[in-house]
Amino acid sequence: MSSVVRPPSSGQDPFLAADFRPISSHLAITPPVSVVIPAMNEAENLPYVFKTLPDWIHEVVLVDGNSTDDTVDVARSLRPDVKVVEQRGKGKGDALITGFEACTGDIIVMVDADGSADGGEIVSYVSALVSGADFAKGSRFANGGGTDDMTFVRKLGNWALCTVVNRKFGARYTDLCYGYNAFWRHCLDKIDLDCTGFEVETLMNIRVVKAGLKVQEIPSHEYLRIHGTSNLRAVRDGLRVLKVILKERSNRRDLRRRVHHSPLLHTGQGEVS
Ligand SMILES: Nc1nc2c(ncn2[C@@H]2O[C@H](COP(=O)(O)OP(=O)(O)O)[C@@H](O)[C@H]2O)c(=O)[nH]1
Ligand SMILES: [Mg+2]
Repeated sequence: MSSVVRPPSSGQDPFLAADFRPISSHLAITPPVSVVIPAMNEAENLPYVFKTLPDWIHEVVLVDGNSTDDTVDVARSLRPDVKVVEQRGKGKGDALITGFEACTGDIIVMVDADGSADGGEIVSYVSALVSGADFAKGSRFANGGGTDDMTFVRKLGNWALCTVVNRKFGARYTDLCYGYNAFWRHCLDKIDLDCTGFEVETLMNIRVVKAGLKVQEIPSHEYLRIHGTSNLRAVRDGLRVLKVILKERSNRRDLRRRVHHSPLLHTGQGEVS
């Protein structure tokens, strides 16, 4: 749990009750930040992941995907206050949805457990959110970002799918299938996630645009997974992502048709153009 400081005058002033957490040399924030870590057999990587998390984090929620190694024991030994939740179903999407429900913070940050994400970047995501963004979306292909962990095929697939999303939904993303993102908790009510696998980030990225939320991309560097191998299968999961894009597109068309035919429905927050 982070150290909390009160502004000099708040000791006496009952109207200044907020607790401020310094998150950098020039910024202190009041909203508590939860970090959600989906983990399936990541015991060997957790020491690296936990080491990079800032000490001002409010809570760490680890979603265990029925690991057969010591993932849960290692997490608890590294951080006795970690909140461990067992996912109900299967897949990264299912894990994240379970984890989001368990969070008590106002801001939620998604961090992979394979050592590819640097927790030191969380400050950039949180800074964007407290400066007005609803959704801070990591990007390995924005200026200042990068990746050591993507094969050429994955880069090509990600670029193609990202281009389709930009065209079809009017987004201006430079990256699509990336697991490092952060958002205000209230976004969850507007995007109503319902998926199970690696298509989860794509679904989030599409639904935030459809909901008219303010999205800011954060340049991020993806490092190599430290131990073990990726659970993602480029073709299988690429097709799942494509299926989600097409489904979201046809939902949008259905809605537009209904709006067109019903005088009672109106366009809301960029939902239907
Ligand atoms: N709880 C849980 N975590 C998962 C599942 N599938 C993947 N993950 C985690 O999601 C993160 C990203 O998965 P990874 O296999 O590295 O995929 P990649 O980053 O796309 O190559 C890692 O922390 C995995 O442990 C799952 O079914 N359940
Ligand atoms: Mg990975």
